[in-house]
Amino acid sequence: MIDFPDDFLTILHSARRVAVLTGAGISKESGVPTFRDKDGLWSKYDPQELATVQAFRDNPQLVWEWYLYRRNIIDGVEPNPGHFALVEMERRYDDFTLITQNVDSLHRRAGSQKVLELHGNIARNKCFNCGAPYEGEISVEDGEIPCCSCGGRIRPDVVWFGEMLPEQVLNEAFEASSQTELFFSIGTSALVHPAASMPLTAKRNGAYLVEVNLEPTPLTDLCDFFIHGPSGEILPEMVARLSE
Ligand code: BV8
Ligand code: ZN
Repeated sequence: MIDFPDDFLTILHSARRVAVLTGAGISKESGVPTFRDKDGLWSKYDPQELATVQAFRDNPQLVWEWYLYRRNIIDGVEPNPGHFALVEMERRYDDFTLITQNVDSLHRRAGSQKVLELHGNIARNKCFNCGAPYEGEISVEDGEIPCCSCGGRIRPDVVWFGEMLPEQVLNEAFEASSQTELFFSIGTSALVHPAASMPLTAKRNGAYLVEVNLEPTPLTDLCDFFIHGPSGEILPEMVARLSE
């Protein structure tokens, strides 16, 4: 039984507007490695080097192998109780916004209705040149990267470092961050911008800031509450306390 501070439970019950920002940590218990996990096949590559326009220009084959490897993992896992707890929170709060840095679709697969995907989605493809969506199959065994009718190479529809985020999604996320009464930062190292500045926007506009993580982050000192532990265990218990 997790011992939540009483003043936190009071705010949890009284808040009407709630916003949540998630990162790779919420999908960890589903079996999706985080960006910081140095285990496995791709640990010798720095994600911040592979997830760039330059990497795709230099070696599209390698970049596609990495994304197909990650797609394969994501296709083989299920959302975890942390994802499902956020579905429940969406039902409980009149004004609830879920903002994610994850490209794994696990929030949607858990049943979350409104998910602001800041960094795109790994299951979608588009043209590197004209941006046209591409529905075809992707296989790079034969070294052939599929192309669009404009001649451009097909790439995963995710936001790479150095690239702008989808404008409308970004504006909605900042709007929700500035209007909310209670902001949760869950399973994120809070290092990648502009996502990392959303909790700061919320705090600056008077919101309570709550962090759920296995370890402190650069955001922790600014938080009103730091709830230490795995989101897949903490969030279901927190939601259970909501119905009391
Ligand atoms: C941009 C999609 C305009 C692709 C991703 C201002 C200051 C400094 C730098 C910048 C700045 N503005 C812009 C930059 C540059 C850059 C940036 O932020 N760099 C950082 C590294 C310093 N930002 C950009 O390039 C952005 N574009 O700003 O364009 C521009 C351009 C240039 C210059 C100015 C302006 C685009 C950023 C998006 C890149 N795409 N993903 C893909 O997935 O392949 S980012 C990717 O990495 C993820 O989406 C996520 O955002 C990030 C990883 O962070 P987390 O999700 O937090 O995961 P991480 O592994 O780091 O941490 C996991 C956490 O979970 C840990 O804290 C761990 O303790 C915790 N945890 C683990 N298990 C659990 C848990 N917690 C709870 N329960 C558990 N079970
Ligand atoms: Zn094209």
